[in-house]
Amino acid sequence: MPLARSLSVTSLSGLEEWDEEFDLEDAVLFEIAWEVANKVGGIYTVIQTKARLTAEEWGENYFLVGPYVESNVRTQVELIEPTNPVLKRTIDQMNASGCKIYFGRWLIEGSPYVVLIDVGFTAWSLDRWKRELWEHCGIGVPWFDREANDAVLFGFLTAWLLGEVTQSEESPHIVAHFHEWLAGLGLVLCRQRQLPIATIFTTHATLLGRYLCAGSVDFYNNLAQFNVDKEAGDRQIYHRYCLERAAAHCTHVFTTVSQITAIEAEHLLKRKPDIITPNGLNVKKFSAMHEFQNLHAQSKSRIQEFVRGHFYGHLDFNLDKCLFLFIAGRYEFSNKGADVFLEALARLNYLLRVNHSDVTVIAFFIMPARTNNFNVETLKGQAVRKQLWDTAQTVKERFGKKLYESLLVGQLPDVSKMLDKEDFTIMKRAIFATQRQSQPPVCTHNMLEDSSDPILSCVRRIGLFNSSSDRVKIIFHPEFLSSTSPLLPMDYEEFVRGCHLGVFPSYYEPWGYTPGTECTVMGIPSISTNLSGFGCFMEEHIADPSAYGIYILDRRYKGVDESCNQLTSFLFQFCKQSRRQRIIQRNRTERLSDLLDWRYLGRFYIAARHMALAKAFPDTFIYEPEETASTAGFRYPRPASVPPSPALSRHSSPHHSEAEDNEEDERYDEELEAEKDRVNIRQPYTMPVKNKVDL
Ligand code: G6P
Ligand code: 1S3
Repeated sequence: MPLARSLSVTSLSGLEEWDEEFDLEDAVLFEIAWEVANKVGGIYTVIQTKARLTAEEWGENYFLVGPYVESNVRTQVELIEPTNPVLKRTIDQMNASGCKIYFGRWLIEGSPYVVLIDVGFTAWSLDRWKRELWEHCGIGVPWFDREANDAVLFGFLTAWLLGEVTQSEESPHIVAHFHEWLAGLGLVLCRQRQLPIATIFTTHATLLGRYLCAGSVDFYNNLAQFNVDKEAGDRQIYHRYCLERAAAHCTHVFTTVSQITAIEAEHLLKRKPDIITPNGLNVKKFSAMHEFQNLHAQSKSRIQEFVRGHFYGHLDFNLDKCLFLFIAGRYEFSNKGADVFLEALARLNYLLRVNHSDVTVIAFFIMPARTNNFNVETLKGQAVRKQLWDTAQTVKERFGKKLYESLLVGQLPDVSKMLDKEDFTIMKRAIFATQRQSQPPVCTHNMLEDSSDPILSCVRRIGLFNSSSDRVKIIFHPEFLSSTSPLLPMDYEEFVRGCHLGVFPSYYEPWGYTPGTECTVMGIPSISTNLSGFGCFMEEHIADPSAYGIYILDRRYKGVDESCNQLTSFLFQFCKQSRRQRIIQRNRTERLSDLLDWRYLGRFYIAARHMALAKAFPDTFIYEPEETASTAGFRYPRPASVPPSPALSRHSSPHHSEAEDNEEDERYDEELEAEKDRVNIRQPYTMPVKNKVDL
């Protein structure tokens, strides 16, 4: 294997100095997942964002293995000849034996190498491999489960590939990291064939957990009691469950993304994870501190434009006092907490009305469902807005021309004559076009299952139909956002930046990229729960999360009604903040981004790899278990400018006295000062690996 590469971990800015230097000579890392260069869900984001850091560490010895999907490859991958002689030989041999394996560079940050396997091309081996799986592992996969069939093909092909690599004369120390059950069979086969490979298996959500939570089961209170085989069988996922459980038990090192999923895995997969590997992102740092605030203002004005069109004829609220809330993600109505959010919005609507608040809340639901394109009413809204804009431009031009002519002859214009009859006609016609009989639509698309759709059914029950008297309006956009959309032409990142608050009251959320990570790194406050990996992680690491704009809803020790009340109270308090308070809060939220950066969280993946190497090659590597990597101990203190006692706490009402405003200005300045002295999360940290020989 080529290119020995040594990495000084101290060279990664952002990490506290580690005293050891790891020489990665003769060690090769394969990371295997169905979502390599193939976006299905959250795992894609994990792998895609982590690639830069891992590539920095492993250099030429890092290979991602995923499925070959032509449309993805066309847009994301540059196919090249394998750079590594062993891998080239392996791929050539496999291709000569009836497989189709491609090699390339994934065009993302870090440009990692990818080995892409066309599973369909080897489908002729499916029956044979299924029989082998049954004979050696006792797992039977039914013919009708296409996803599981793909998992079988992918598993046998990856095990074949890794097996060939281990046959090379100077076989390196191989670490193979498998993600989720779809890739897990490769791991099981590597172990069954006793290949000299250090293995890691990461589960991002357990199959059974997701299925059980989506039903009407009291999941967390019964975790220890489930008859797992029966539950999996009842849901017709027994074979998938067996593949997942086999991978979790066969692996040298088992990891998952959060503490809460670790408990779930212990009960449902019957193995306690060895290390928690939380999800991070690549945090973009701006040179000017307020850059992200400016971006918020820019993106917000684009959302405001959309709202102007959507609510044409009913724009009887002050857009400047309008707060944009959103929930986004996989459309799992109760798992992702859309049910609780809607209920809390209904209660918030009542509170804002009885308190005569001048704030209007617009709640966006961005969750993809089956649709038949945008609906006419929604498209018309944007057309009407555009027409009003064009009319204003026409009249402005006519006005400007008259003004110019008047100035040319040295006269000040007679303002009363600046607009003539024709101008008024044009304007009246435009205003007439804004009349509408119906309320602004709740849903932007024609839903295929309109009458049974859970969000729409709930909206009908709680009666939030965007009427003028409602202080809370709802917009359900059942499609992921895209900058090429004719309706709301913004990509997801821009949209998040422009909103005021992300609301994610999930019941089942192993980590939760959208809630936490994505909002936080953009400086947007969010609400998550103590049942989500992200929520628990933040609770553990921040002394006063809500001061930083991280609201954590209690869904663990409270009933649904109580949780709804708590959420309503969070939302109502948020609505009472002044603009200045929101700006300060966003600054604080953004400060937490270091904690969610891969440059900090990547260390857990490093620890997992070291542990696996030590378990697989005990004569060469030592891992000291008592030093297991942990984020325990680190805590962000309360922000300097938060009063120490609630008695001193500032008024949260938007109406401030001059004295209060001055006080607040001083605090704001303090806040900026404190900003200069950002909390240093890079406290001393010792890598829990002692190498007998350099890695
Ligand atoms: C950012 C911008 C300010 C703007 C503010 C609006 O901080 O830099 O210019 O006034 O956002 O904040 P809001 O919470 O009302 O959207
Ligand atoms: C899973 O994706 P999901 O949205 O189905 O994996 C993600 C990445 O680890 C995780 O953030 C999320 O909570 C899980 O649920």
